[in-house]
Amino acid sequence: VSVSNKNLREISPEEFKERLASKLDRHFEESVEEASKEDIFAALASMVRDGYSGKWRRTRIAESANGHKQAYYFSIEFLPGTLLKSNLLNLGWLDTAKEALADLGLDLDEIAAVEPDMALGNGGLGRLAAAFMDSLASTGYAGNGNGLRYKYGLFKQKFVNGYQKELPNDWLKQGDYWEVRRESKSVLVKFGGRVNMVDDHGWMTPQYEGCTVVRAVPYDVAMVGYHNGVANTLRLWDAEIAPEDELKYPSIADRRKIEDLTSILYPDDSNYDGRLLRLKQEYFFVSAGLQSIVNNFIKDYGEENLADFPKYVAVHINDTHPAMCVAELMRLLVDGHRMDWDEAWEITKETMSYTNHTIMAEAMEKWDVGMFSQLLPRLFDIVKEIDRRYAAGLEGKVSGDVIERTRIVKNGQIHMAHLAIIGSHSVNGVAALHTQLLETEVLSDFYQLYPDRFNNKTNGITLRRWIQIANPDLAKLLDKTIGNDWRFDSKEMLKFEKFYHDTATLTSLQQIKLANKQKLAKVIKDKTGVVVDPEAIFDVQVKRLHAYKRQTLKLLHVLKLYQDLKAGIDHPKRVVIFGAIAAPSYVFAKQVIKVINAVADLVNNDPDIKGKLKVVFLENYNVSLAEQIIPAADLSEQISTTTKEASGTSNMKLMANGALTVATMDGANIEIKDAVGSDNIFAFGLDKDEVYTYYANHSYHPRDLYESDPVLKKAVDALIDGTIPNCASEGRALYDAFLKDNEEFLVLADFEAYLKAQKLVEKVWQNPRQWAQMSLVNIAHSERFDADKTIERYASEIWNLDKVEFDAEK
Ligand code: 26W
Repeated sequence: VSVSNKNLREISPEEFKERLASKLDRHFEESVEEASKEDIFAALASMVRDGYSGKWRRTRIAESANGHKQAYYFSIEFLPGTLLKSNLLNLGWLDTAKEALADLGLDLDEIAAVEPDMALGNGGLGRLAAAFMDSLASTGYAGNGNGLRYKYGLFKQKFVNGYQKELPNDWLKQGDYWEVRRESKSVLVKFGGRVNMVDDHGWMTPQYEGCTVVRAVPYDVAMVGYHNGVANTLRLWDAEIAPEDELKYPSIADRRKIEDLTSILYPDDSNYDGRLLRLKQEYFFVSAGLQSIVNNFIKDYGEENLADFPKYVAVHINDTHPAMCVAELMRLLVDGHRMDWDEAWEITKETMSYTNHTIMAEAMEKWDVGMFSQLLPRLFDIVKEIDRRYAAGLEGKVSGDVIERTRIVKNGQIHMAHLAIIGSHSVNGVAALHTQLLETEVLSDFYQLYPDRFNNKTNGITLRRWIQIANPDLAKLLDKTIGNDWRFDSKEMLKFEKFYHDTATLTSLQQIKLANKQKLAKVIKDKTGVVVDPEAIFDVQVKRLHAYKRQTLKLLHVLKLYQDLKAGIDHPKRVVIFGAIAAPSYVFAKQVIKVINAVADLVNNDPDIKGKLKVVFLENYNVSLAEQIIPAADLSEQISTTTKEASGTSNMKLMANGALTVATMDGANIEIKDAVGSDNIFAFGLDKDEVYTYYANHSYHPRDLYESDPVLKKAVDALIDGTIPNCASEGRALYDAFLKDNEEFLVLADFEAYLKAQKLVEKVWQNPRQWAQMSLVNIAHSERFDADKTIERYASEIWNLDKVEFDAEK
């Protein structure tokens, strides 16, 4: 984009108020004074849509008319959270809106709270996809999302008697304000039936018989760029009855069977579970997305130019869930456009790229051949042919073992990661260590075969959301100290380091943090009834509940602090804050939740503790809640078993808000340490080689540690000795897990080092100036994790995109 508009106030408060009044009048026949929050929200959303509709149309036209290459990010999850404030910000209206509403006696935050979170994702992977959408638009690339429009997003977590209960999240009930149904862009997706190959004028062509046809209807959501006139598209597909099939499904129950395809988001994170409906979902958005991309291409460039497809189209496979893209594009080219197999294969590889998000073996997708071939008979033939040619191509060049280990179809299963790697020109991990482990451990065979395909793209976050929106006072302090250029180029944030010795700035930082903590204290009081002291250390661990993320290690630390306080050993005041959702079928994770809640009850109500320690487990952690917790955090807990966390992204959000990190040298924590220096992070724990040595030698014997370290033993024993009321069986489950020989997550092995790191935390906390200085360094260096920069690297090193040039105003 040629113009970077640095005007932070694109319209005046007066004009804003006028537009709002006229919207309310037109849509609801009411004045501002009469309007409910819901109505004002709807009017604001409608104003925002007016604000970007021209940009959206112009971007679409510019992208296709100017022959720009477009990237399509295929992801089974997108987790944008709410969009009102981010759209206001990106349009340059946020400050005006706040001011105008304040003039009317209204609070933007209260009105924005009406919007339901668009929670079409589980955690890191979905949130990253949403961040990338914002960054693609904001950096001015033609990049669009392709996913599923789930009727129910990630379930709502409730605690009942300390146990997690799941409630449906009917986010569309209130009406989605941002989507546009584009019926005319619908396509049909076929499932099941039989396929006969028949000779049609010399080309073997599939004839489908008895299959179920589902109509895919796209709902488009604008992804508005930051101050640049660009609006890209997130396209989410809904399943409906095909018009020609109306008579086939006369009953509501029959219709539901089709429509249910897009009803629910699978709530599993890092755990593969080969269910038929999930396979249907995966094929549905893959096929619908690719069909519409190929149709578009032919409309713009003509069928005769399909050989140039990769010059104009990049398709990104976000984890293996869309890996069928490889086979589906082959199907469209070979069956649909009679392209020669070898040519289609070269085109496919050049078009596709793939990101791996985890090394956890249980997350690796493999589909049973029986299920797959029944649901997708033609696609199965194509996968088999890709596999056959892959193996034949390596015959005699590498050992039979390598072929066997890397092939796609084996032992009655289809290995989706193998399909994605073999069919892509680029494979990336999401942090330096993660990529290194892919190359040397998890995917080492493939790395030997295709070293040039592998590359790293360390994750990033939307600093706009996490600083400008969630922490406006910090944003203002940055403006005051370094000017507001950082809002347009995050590199500028490095200049904040110059204020390291500036007492006024350090004091401001402390005041901002305190005010954010006071706000969160109120939220905590309202949600849980627990009263916390804003002067205490706010110690935060927010992320999915998973054994490898080791909320359990934090729990042991809490128990140790509790025991110390009971014994009269003093510690600085601390509030330990958890936010974590467990997969509904993940028994251990749910036991951890129950124990943490029981410990919270115990600690928070024990008069001996005198409020020196509080434990708060906030229900239903999601993007909106994160926006309230993260700006108030002093300490960021990033304590996964080294090698297990691919990257992490809450680590980045927390540092950007000035929290100090206590971290194992895992995932992106390593890069945080590189950025801030070892004096500005609390690093501890086993390194990757020590972890792998334990695994290789089966030499981790936690019982020895437990028997030899009385402090550790005492904390662990609290789980079973009746200290914690109302969780005997769950306490026992954790106890047994910790002590199991060769326990995979090495919790007790890191306990002592963790306590030491926490001792240092306490020591630094006693020196508020030093704490503020470290905080300042962390804020300054969070620019390294700006998703805009990450996207620049994807665009130039993987997708080969150039920026869309157009006159934003015409
Ligand atoms: C098949 C079930 C399933 C579902 C989700 C398997 C795997 C997943 C994801 C890969 C899990 C995930 O979200 N991974 C996280 O991705 C983030 C973004 O790259 C990283 O920051 C996290 O470290 C990684 O755990």
